[in-house]
Amino acid sequence: MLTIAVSKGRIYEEALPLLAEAGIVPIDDPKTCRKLILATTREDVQLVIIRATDVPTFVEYGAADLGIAGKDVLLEHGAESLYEPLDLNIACCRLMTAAHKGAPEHQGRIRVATKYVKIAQSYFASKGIQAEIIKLYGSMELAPLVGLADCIVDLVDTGNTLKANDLEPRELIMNISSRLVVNKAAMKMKHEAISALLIQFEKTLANR
Ligand code: PRT
Ligand code: MG
Repeated sequence: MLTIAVSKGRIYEEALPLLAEAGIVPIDDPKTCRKLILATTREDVQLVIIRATDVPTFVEYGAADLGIAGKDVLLEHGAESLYEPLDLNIACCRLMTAAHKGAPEHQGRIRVATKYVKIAQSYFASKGIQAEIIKLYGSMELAPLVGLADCIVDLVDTGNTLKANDLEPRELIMNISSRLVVNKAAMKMKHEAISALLIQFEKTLANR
């Protein structure tokens, strides 16, 4: 049995066509079904539906053989213990700094609100900017509006969320896409099944 960890939101939606090309179609729809383990049309493959930020943990511990996770989540988690053989090029977005529209570039030490503490720390350090990082779990956009932070580090896709909150994108930290990750032991123990899947995914991606 191969277990693939996927999060329920946009990654799941964008991974479905890719999985389908490999003959993997979930029997139940996680939007309407509360099951956390989804059987698929392939008897030897099941999906586990978890929080995006938990995907690297499940794969690291071998609770899932494979997983699909955003590069943002992998970097923040520190995924040295995982193989990352494929860029699936789905759920693409940009990790950016953003600030109140028209606010001047901050001089000296700045306060940054984000859920990406590690990434933000190393980004500002690399630019030689002293930053106090404030960890938030959501609604980062609020922080500059209420004086909690000078800027935020968050994911941007259309830019609508920033715009709706009177913020503007400032600097691109990196482009983000979702990656296939593989547990290292599983890569050895289930080599045949996993490499067959990798080849199938590669084929699908090459045809896109
Ligand atoms: O449970 P949790 O909320 O932690 O995860 P989730 O349910 O959101 O997981 P899921 O499956 O949706 O995957 C999240 C992953 O999708 C992230 O780790 C990214 O790799 C990727 N992704 C791609 C995004 C976005 N685009 C995105 N736009 N994740 C979040 N957003 C949010 C962003 O944080 C901001 O609030 O959308 C808003 C900005 O969107 P725009 O279009 O208004 O700019
Ligand atoms: Mg979400």
